[in-house]
Amino acid sequence: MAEEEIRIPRKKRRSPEEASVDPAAQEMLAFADLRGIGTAFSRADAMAPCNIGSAGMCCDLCGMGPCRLTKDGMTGICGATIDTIQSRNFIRAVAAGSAAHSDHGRDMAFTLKAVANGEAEGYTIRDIAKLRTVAAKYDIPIEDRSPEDIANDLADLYIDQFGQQRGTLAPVLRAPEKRKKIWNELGVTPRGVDREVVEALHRTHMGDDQEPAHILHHAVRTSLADGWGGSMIATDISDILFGTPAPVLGEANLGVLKDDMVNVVVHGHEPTLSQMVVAASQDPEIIAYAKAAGAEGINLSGICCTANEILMRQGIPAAGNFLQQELAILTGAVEAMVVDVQCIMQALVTLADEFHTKIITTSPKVRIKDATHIEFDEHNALSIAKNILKEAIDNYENRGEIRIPDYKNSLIPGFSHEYINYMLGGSYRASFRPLNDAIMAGRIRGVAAIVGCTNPRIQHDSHHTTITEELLKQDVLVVETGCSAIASAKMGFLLGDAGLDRVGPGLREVCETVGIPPVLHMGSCVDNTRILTVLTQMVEEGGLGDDINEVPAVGLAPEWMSEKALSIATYCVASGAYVMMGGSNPVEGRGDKIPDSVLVADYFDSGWEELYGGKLQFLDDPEEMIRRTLDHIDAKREALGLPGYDPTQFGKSGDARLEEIEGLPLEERQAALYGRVPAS
Ligand code: MSK
Repeated sequence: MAEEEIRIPRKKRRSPEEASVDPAAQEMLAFADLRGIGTAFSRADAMAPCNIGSAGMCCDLCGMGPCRLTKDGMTGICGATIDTIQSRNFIRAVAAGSAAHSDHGRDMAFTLKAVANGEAEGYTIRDIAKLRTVAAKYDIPIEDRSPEDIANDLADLYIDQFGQQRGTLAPVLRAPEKRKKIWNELGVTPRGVDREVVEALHRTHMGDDQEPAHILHHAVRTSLADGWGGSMIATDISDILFGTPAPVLGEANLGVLKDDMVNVVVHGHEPTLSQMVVAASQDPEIIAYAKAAGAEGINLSGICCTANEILMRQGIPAAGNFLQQELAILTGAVEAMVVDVQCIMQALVTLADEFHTKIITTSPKVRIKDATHIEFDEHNALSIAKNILKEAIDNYENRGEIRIPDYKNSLIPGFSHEYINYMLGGSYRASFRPLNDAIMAGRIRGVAAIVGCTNPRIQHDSHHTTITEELLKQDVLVVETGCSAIASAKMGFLLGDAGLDRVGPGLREVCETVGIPPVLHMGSCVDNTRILTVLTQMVEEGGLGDDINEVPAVGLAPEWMSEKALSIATYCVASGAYVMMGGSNPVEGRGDKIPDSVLVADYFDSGWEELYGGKLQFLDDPEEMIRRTLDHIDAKREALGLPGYDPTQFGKSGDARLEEIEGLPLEERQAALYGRVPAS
């Protein structure tokens, strides 16, 4: 290929306003520009993505290549076609994503085992009810047994899921009956987490599986081992050990950092360390140590999904989402950024060099050159957490000039599926019936799960917030996780009544009646399994079909960037969902002149829809994602025989009705409310 054909185009440098819609981020980016400091945003501007690799047209699986398939009909040196190459690249990404989530789940299972045996300093079983509920699903005896004994059996069962060689992963039994039948008939029911990931890597070694549909068939199985395996295990155990989330007041954005306190930011994914850092930060000895250093105390906050884990359980504020990890350091106010696994940029260490921030790695699996490493071990967790905080406090005296953007918003996170069940039906008849009824009546048009990352190739937070804002106007109930939830929190959509003036009339009535925000924060990225559980419970409640693919619902990851996102997307599609991903399209390159070739993008769409009732599309334009979301929801409503969406029917009850009659004399008001004047 001629040199000019592969030249990587350079993009122009974006202004802070073009790079992010978040004013706090804009302020920090302007400061970075002024000081000439690089961030992921400026690096993305300076280096356009490789247009061959990003479209899935490059194979680097062996030493004969990398092979770049840039013209119709080209193959790799071994003869691999573009659809084979794209399928292999895709399944490898799914395997990595599934491995990341599931290894997190495995570590949680080992922690549960240690807690059950009294070997984990500082941890207890916080949610015994959830422990009993989960154990009972697997026929683990629960009557007349101590929580520790039940936890020990559950930990053993969960640990076994990773190395299991045959049979079916235990959590799969929680899927709708019809769905399990589809998976069994198609042969994609996951057997063991490690087995599916290893097989994905084996199949993609040079000279193995070369039929695209066959490769993608195993991508589905590998992803299901994540969604209905490793991730579900992680969520269950986090709830058992740290408490099932329930609504709590929190705050989000860089304005949560404090100028007179030692700021410690926890970043990554696993709640085992962050929960212990929360406990240690409240220890009188540590508070006294901070005061002796001249600070008012310790101010803990989070970035990415570690933020979500401690936000939805303890109300610890979120300093921001993925693209704000560097921006937090730019404030000059962070004494320590404590990281564990996933979504941690190597650039943090170089950036921290310009300020006084200490980057502290803690996972035995993750080290970054020149970072401070204090290894975490759940057996001595509290002592280690205290040592980490002391490192941060000792660093307070090195703080220089600070600039904390004065932007933050309040939010109410913590909508686990258990809490949604409870809030809709109360303690005595917890139920999804009111939600199903509201959808069936058209008061709620449908449900959208907006999840996933932020990506510096897209204006930060813009797709998340544009789509959320418009779907709410269209009476679509939105549930969110991960960095998307933090984006909406910063916009004020996660705060009780605060966002209701921007919500359609039917959805507003439901939010006012139940007392919920229009966007429900359901947790971190492993907690996308909570969304699977909600969809399953909606199906089991009745009235919205017999399987997840019949529910008027859509999944969106508008600013995706991680391999975990591809695994999540795939298990959601295999579970019956229509999923749209915004931004980069890893199967954009087409081999449409190759005889008998499968077009991978088409296979994700119509091929998977035929098999699973769900489909995957990569789209650039948020307006198009909104249009397709509404079309899909309306089509599913029609297929269920539900009334077409008609917002004019709603909005005249609840608070709107009260406001309308507010100025009327008492008797007229009573007549309007009760249809008569009550006897005095
Ligand atoms: S942290 S995977 S950027 S959601 Fe879960 Fe955010 Fe995506 Fe990481």
